[in-house]
Formats: sequence, C-alpha cells, structure tokens
Amino acid sequence: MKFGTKAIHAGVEPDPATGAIMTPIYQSSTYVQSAPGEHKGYAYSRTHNPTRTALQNALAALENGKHGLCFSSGMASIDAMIKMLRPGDEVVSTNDLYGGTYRIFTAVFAGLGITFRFVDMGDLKNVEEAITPKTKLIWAETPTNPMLKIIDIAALAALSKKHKCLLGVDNTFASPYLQNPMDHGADIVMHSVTKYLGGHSDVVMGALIVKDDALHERLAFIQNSCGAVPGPQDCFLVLRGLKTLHLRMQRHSENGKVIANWLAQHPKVDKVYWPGFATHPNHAIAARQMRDFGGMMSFSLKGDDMADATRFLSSTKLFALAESLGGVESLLGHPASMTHASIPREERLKNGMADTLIRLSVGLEDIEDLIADLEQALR
Ligand code: P1T
Repeated sequence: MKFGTKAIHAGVEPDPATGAIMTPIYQSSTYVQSAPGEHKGYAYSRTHNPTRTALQNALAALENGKHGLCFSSGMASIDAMIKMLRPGDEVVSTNDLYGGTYRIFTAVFAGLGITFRFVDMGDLKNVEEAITPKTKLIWAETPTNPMLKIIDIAALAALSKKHKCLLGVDNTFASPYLQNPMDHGADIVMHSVTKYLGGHSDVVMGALIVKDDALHERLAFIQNSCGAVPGPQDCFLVLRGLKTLHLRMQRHSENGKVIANWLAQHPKVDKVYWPGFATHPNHAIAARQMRDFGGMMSFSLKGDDMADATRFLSSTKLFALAESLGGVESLLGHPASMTHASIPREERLKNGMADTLIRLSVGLEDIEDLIADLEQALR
C-alpha cells in the first residue's frame, strides 16, 4: 500500500459495535469484566484504550514498523526509551538536538548514572570513537533541530549492529512521509507527535515505533508502569491529522523550497540552513534517505546583530513567534532563547548555533502571502 492510502486507512477500521467509519473517542478509564481477568482485551485505559490502539497501529504502519506506543508528549516517549537503560550504561547522541532532549539527558538521566556523549555525527569517526563496551544506544535526530544537519542513518545502523547497541532516531522534523528510519536500519523511531503528525498545533503527544517484539514488550511495560499516556480525545485528533499527512507534507516541502531559495538570494540574509540545497554539506545523504526536504529551515541575517534579529522576529504578521513546529500555520522562533535555551551557550556556539539564528516552520498558507510577510519584516 502506498503512503497516502496508508495515511488514510492504516490502523483504523469501522467501529465493530456501530459501523462508525471514524474511530470513536473511547472516553472510558475502565472496562467491564465478565469474570476476574475476562475481558475483551481492554481492562484499564492506562494499559490499553481502543482509540490509542488505532493510533499506535497507524503510526507503526506509517513508519514501516510493527508496534507503536503513544505517550503524553515527545519528552515522555524519550523518557520511556531511556528508562530501558541502567546506571553505568552509555548513550552516544547527536550534538545538535532539541533543547528539551539535551535537558532530560543531562539534567535528569545523567544524575541517575547514565553517561551521554554528544558528538558531531557528520563525521562517523566521532561516533565510533565515542562508543565504548557500555554504549547501549546511539541517538540521532535527522534533520537536526535547529541546524538542519543530516545524519546518515544507514551508516549509523551499521555502527550500531557492529557494536551491538540500539539505534534510535528522532524523526520529528522529517515525519514518516519524508523519511522512514527503519528502512535504513533504525531500531526505534521516535516522534514528537505534537508536530507534523498532529499537524494542527492542538495536541501535545509523543510516540515510539519499533519492530522487535521483545523491545516492544519492554517499552509497553514501561508505558504502563510509568503511565505517561495520552488521552483518547488527543489520539482522535492525531488520527484525524494523519489522514492529510501526505498532502500537508507535500505542501510544506513545496513552500519550504520556495522560501529557502528566496531567503538565500535576499541581500539582508546571510546563511540559510535547509537540506534541499545542493550546496548543503549533507545534501547527498538527504537526497538518499529522504523523499523531499520539508518546510523546516534556519537562517541568519547579515551583520549577525541581535537587535536586527529581534526586530525581525517581532515584525512578521503571518509567521507567529512561538515554540513548536509542523502545524498548518507558519511559525518562527529564536532557538537561543526559546527551544534551545537549556543548552549552555558555549555548547550551542560550538555546534554552530549562533545567538542570532532564526528558525522557520513554513506552513501551508499561500506562498505569495508568506513571502510578502518575510519581505516586509526584513525591510
Ligand atoms: O514537545 P514534545 O512533544 O514533548 O516533543 C519534544 C521534542 C522532541 N524532539 C524534537 C526534535 C522536538 O523538536 C521536540 C519539541 N520541539 C519543540 C517544541 C520545538 O519548537 O523545537
């Protein structure tokens, strides 16, 4: 089945009780048992809920995985994944990554005895050098947030197999429409469902997708034991969002391409970071492992002046200054003070993230209006 058909049909079937074509919102915490332990597969909604089951199955299908698990946020899904590890275990992670992921690694799990090494995965030698016999997980975001670096998933998968550790990929920026990390050998795919999967900026949710049954069993145990699950109403909203994922991603990519090229030729713009440029240092890898290049990009203004960046960030009218990304509406952000403020400044600068960097999440509006908005704000 091709992607658009899967986005509409995978995981869902008419409600067995009524024939309702849309999966109902099973707003119930518990389920009747005919005798102790005898039920229809549902005993308590922390463990299983039919609306969540439909969404989990849909996400597993879209990522070419076998099992999906949904959590109350993207961070809760990362939390569950790291809880598979033990004190003394080590993780090798990308150095350019969402600030909240850096924060949970360094300010929560490092204190529980897990070691995180952050490396520039643009050079695989750095990854190999950071791996030790204690490494249990390689963690990559690609494209990275916010520098839009591209990491070679297949090459990381080869390293993870060689060193007998898991490879987890945060696929939030790409969405399963643009990239399926499991096809390149990833063991765990993670999403901030809040972003493109939900697609309408009305839900906070996370997901993990795996193929391996034992890995699924362990993660489902953690999901149920720790309990950071989404409610059925939110699962319904994401099921609804998924039905247009392919169409939205096509338009995000179309609009993204026009804006990236327009910014690149603008006299007030210095660098534009977008993997679709043939001049992007990892463009060849992006072209190999992604189907298109999406609507996320970052850029800096000529002169690299904070006052200019601040004026620009406060001057757009359609692009809203806000955290998050991947919704139908265009957003812009200032990573240094917003999404990546919890990464120490020296670390940010070392990874190429200037204080003045501006990030765009290009939405689905008419391109002429988006360009006009950026033009007036740059002026
Ligand atoms: O916000 P939450 O659903 O908990 O997801 C966290 C997360 C994980 N991974 C990536 C790549 C992310 O971008 C995020 C959340 N990011 C933002 C809120 C942001 O504006 O970048």
